[in-house]
Amino acid sequence: MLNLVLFGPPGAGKGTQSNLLIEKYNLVHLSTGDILRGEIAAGTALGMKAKTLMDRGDLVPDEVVIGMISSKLDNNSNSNGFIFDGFPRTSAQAEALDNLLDEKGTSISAMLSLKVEDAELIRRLLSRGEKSGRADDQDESIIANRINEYNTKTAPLKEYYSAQNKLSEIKGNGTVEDIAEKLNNMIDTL
Ligand code: B4P
Repeated sequence: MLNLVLFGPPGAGKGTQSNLLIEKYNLVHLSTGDILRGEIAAGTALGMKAKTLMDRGDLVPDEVVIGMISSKLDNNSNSNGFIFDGFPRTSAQAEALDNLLDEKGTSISAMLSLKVEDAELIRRLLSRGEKSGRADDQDESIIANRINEYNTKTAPLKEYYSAQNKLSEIKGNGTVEDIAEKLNNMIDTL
């Protein structure tokens, strides 16, 4: 199985690149952000609880997202592999993911980490916010909180995967196509 963690700060291009990678490598896309927004749209109790946190740019509790990923893994047991987009975001999530994959006799193949400067992240997210109406993309102080959550709780996971020799860093500036080509080249060496 090919199991990739697509990593980076909010607005780095994780969702954008995931959509290209799932086509090329025939993988299942697991975006915790998309799953949570689906819960909100469906008006579930989980979605309502998550909405308050997401609108502020805070992370949703670990047990909620770990439970969501666990059931998606169970529902897609015959796939070629997975792209984990926006997950894991904390050490507890990374450890839980390793355990869940281990139970299925597989593991993470690589973490592909996209690096983009803060000013560009803010520009991209505000621009998406204008079109999508997403509450967490419309206010610079909420975007700053998301970047801060990333720097304090999520960025340290690079060390976690580096210690397993699985970290590859890619510059996330440039056209979507150029970045996709760099990711493809990296994946083809795995
Ligand atoms: P996510 O949905 O994961 O949101 P994101 O990080 O902002 O999106 P992404 O990084 O995929 O967007 P992309 O760059 O593709 O999370 C939202 C919230 O959900 C979190 O704040 C948190 O509250 C909660 N959550 C999710 N997962 C969680 C977890 N595991 N644990 C706890 N809480 C969790 O796109 C951004 C924009 O850039 C787009 O408009 C795109 O078109 C543009 N873009 C992309 N590539 C570009 C390029 N090369 N050049 C120019 N623009 C580009």
